Amino acid sequence: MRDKPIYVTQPVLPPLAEFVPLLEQIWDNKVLTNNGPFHQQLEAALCEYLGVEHLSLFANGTLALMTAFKALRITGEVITTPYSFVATSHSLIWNNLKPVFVDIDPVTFNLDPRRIEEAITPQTTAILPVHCYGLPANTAEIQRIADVYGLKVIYDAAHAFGVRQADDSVLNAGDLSVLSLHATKVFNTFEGGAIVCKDAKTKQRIDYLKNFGFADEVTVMAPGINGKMSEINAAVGLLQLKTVDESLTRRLEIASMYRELLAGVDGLQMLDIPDTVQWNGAYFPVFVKDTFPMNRDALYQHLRSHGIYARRYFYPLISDMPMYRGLPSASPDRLPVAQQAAAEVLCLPIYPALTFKDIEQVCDCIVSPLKAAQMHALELAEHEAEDLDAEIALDLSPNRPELVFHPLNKSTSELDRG
Ligand code: T4K
Repeated sequence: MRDKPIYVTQPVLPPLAEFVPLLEQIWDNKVLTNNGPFHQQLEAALCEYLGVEHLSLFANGTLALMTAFKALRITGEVITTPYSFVATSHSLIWNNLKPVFVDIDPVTFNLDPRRIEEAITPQTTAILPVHCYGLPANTAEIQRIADVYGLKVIYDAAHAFGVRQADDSVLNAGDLSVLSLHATKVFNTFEGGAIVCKDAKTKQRIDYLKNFGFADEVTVMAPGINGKMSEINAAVGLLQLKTVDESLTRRLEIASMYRELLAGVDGLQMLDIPDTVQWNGAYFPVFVKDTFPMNRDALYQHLRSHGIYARRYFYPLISDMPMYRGLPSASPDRLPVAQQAAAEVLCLPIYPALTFKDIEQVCDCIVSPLKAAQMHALELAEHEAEDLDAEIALDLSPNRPELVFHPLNKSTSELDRG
């Protein structure tokens, strides 16, 4: 057992000395929230950094998701993935929308476009895919289907900060993309979220909605909510932007180390990142297959007993949770790929401060059951060989007994002949 536990993640923090002057500015100007100067600066800086046109900051990703559906006036049914964090579907329920679960692709672990069309009904108005682990969903195919059926596409891009495909931000796909800037994410403002949109009019509507619906001092244009990010969080974000490239590079280095150290381990599947994708290393899931000597839950416990707190993102499936499992689309036999992924997944620790020694320890711990199984197999084989030698010796002895032990795969008569 390690003296210091290794968690699945650990937030990046800016130097405290750099934060204090920003706090002093807040204390001086007394603007704590409601689109203050740091908030405005962070929105502009994030648009530039991420390569997107418009972005509205939020207090967290869940409020941003909830507001996204209101902004596009989504009604009825929304097609989504069961293989995600609960906030994805909860944000629909809070809008009185019905989630319709569709199975995932076995390679990307994202909504399988081949399953979308059969789930569309006259009540369907939108698709809510997730870029799970920062790996892009099949945005081209999802858009093609959305265009044919006149559906909106809102991406839950909580894991996709900084992800690019074919040299464009993945956040530019669909109608809206929603980020989480939570402590556990690749870029954090302690708590935080954002909606990315493509035009100024939509941003304006989103900004009204996150401020109770106020368009001006006396005009409320919709039943909005309080989703605003505070100045303290925005100030943290401005400082985090200075080191985000470094963090992303380090995450990718860690992912490569895992790949190297776990390469060739029988029974562990890792993410397949296409060459066209600039990934962010948000999570490092491994999928524990039948050929691994222990199942996923046993490996999870084994790591815990050594102070390594890997997490089962995403188990249980959202569709198996009590508030969703009554839905016809939640039936496990309709979601076999998601069911299997949820049963096999284990997200290994990945965060910039993780050291090479930590990574080695995690990998040694994973490989140890495999080594133990191999040792056991070797010992068995050696015992069998010893038994066989002993048996042959007995067979050849002048006082040959009537009953001798024989290996299972050879009959008595065969041995007698041999
Ligand atoms: N959509 C998707 C696809 C999401 O994954 C999420 C959030 C959302 C939407 C909603 O976005 P937000 O409203 O959260 O902005 C965590 C996060 O709370 C959650 O944000 C995240 N997804 C989800 C995947 O993971 P838990 O319950 O696993 O977090 P917790 O507190 O167990 O933290 C995990 C580990 O991180 C801890 O063992 C230690 C470390 N940690 C955590 C926190 C909060 C720290 O070292 N410091 C910290 O402050 O949900």
